[in-house]
Amino acid sequence: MTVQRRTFVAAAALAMAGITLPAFAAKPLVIGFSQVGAESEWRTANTVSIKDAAKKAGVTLKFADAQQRQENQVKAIRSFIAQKVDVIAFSPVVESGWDTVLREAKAAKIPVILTDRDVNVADKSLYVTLIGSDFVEEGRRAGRWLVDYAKKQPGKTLNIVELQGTVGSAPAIDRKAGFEEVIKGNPQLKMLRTQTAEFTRAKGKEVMEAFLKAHGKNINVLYAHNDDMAIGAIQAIEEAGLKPGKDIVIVSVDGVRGAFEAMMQGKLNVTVECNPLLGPLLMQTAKDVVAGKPVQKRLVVEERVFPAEVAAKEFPNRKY
Ligand code: GZL
Repeated sequence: MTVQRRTFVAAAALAMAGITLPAFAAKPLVIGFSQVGAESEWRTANTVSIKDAAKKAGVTLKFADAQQRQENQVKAIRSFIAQKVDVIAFSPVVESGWDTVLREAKAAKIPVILTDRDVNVADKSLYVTLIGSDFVEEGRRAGRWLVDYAKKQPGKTLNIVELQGTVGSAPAIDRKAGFEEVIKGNPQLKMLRTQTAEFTRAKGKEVMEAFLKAHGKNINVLYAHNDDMAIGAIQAIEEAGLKPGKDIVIVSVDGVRGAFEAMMQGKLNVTVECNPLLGPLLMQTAKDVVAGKPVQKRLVVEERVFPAEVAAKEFPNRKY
């Protein structure tokens, strides 16, 4: 008699005696997750949120760090397909180049959930939903803060330098677009230089050093697509003998701990929140997908803007 048969017979006997076994625990959900990398405080907080949420949800998480390389994400997704995971989730490092591997996931009947960043695919059925922020709105919010700031110095031209995120990534493309949409045509705001610094502190410092060498005191504003690049740039500004947050006003995105610390030191003027705590929503959405429940194509998380004036009061409430 097989083990299953023996177990069933035993359970039946116990049930007839009025003793019931606990319901057989359903097999835990298995999610394969491909993460962009560990390039910023935001990314670290995002990874912690996903791992913690998997543990709390009883989900078996297969986690792969792509070190910001798309080929590593494609490899990881193929490995998850081979392992026949229940759900594949990933934060795409760039928007393009996913059609083939997502078609392979579809052929293997494994649902795909996007977190954080979007993909640019012709066939939108290749993924179930995107859970994350509206990056265009984040760029608009950064632009609106700067427009209001400029209004307080009527007639003054403000020369802007921009540190873009990873080339081809949804946050870099959209934060640039949203910011430009708001400042376009404003006679006070001039974009002097814009260049990628790949969302990292090191590159943020390096590119800002180059901007300062070329334009020095002519720079009035820095718009950084994330706090890590802003924090790197702050070091470069100080090493150039200028005061970050005063000689050069700094507008950034993410709302990580380092940004609040810089604002409390008077070195950063505002950070636009980009919520990395996507873990719980990812786990719930994965369970809904597997249960065949309808899921919206786009799940946007709530976010706020934190100017330096509120940093000290808000800091104790921050969760990342
Ligand atoms: C935004 C996320 C970006 C963060 C950066 O959702 O993709 O990537 O803004 C991170 O800090 O590197």
